[in-house]
Order: sequence, then C-alpha cells, then structure tokens
Amino acid sequence: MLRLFIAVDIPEDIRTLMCGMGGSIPGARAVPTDQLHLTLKFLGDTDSGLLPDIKEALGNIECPPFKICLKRVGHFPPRGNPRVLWAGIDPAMEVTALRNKVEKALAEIGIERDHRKFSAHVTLARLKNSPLNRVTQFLAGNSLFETPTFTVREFLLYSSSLSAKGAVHTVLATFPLTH
Ligand code: 2AM
Repeated sequence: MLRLFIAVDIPEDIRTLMCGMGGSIPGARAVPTDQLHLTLKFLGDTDSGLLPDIKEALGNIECPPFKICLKRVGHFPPRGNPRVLWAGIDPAMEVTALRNKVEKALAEIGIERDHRKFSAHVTLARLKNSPLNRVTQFLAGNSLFETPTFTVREFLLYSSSLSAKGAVHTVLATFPLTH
C-alpha cells in the first residue's frame, strides 16, 4: 500500500516567502517550507499494483501551463474551531480545471471521485486548540498577503509516509503541462 496524493509544487522563491507562516500561533504546526504544495487530489492508501494505471491515466491529461499567485489567508473550517491555516490561489479557475481533469482521468480507472467542493489552497499550518484571537490576529496581520505570480508547468504524483520527524513526501512521477 502507498499513501498517494497529487499536487502542484510551489516554486522555492515563493515557498521562502511563506516560511513558517502561522507557526507562532500557540498550538500551530507550520508545514515545513520545503513541503508547501497545492493538493489536487488525495488518494490515500492505494494498492501499489495500481501505480502503472494511475501514471498512465495522469500522463494522458491534456492541460496547458497557467499562471497563479497565492493570495489571502484563511482557515478551515471557516466557522468553529480552526484546524487548518491556508493561503488561497488566484485565479483558482485553471487549478480547478486541472483538478477536475485529474478526478475524471482517475475515475476512468476506477478510483473514487472526491465529491466535496474543491477549494484550491496551500496548507500553511495545522492547528490544535489554538486560541481564536491569535488566529484572528494572524489573519488580520496577513490580510494583504499576496505572492508574485508564477507559472505552473507540471503536476506531481507523490507518496507520503510517516516518520518520527513527520510526513516524508516522495515524488513518484512528474507530469508536464503542455500547449
Ligand atoms: P492539504 O494540506 O492541501 O489540505 C498530503 O498528505 C496532502 O494530502 C495533505 O497536504 C493534504 O492536503 C491532503 N490530505 C491528507 N489527508 C487528507 C484527507 N483525509 N482528505 C483529503 N486530503 C487529505
């Protein structure tokens, strides 16, 4: 079994701008800067025998490169106890279109679609019992958060394994976006 997910990587110079964001909130665990990514689909535990089919299905996706920036910060769930601190994607349209193509390609080989509404985001930190006023303070302090624009030229298939130091993400395949 492999714990799989599909994501767009954030370029290093952009990741550096987000280094440790939210990590100073009590109860927050910032995502390590080298792991910041935009998840397109989480497959979870998957039979490794399916890997060739998954790679072929993803390799057949046609999608041109597109430009995005990271803009705004917020939390999930939007009301109640915040568990995830995120940065938004602007514009989200092309990312959503790519995510829909990923869902469709994988559904064709029998992988269950995620029917939840897709909210394109980059997780900055995970929160546990964080005081709401500190989260609100963070959001207010970053209300104008916006990175330079960058071009998404590929998406990646990752496996994730848990180690004593946290999750280790390994690239299993890279899929270029082409015109
Ligand atoms: P997210 O942080 O962008 O929300 C690798 O584990 C990635 O898969 C995580 O960064 C997370 O994306 C997503 N993920 C992990 N567990 C998940 C779950 N149970 N449901 C949906 N997405 C999940």
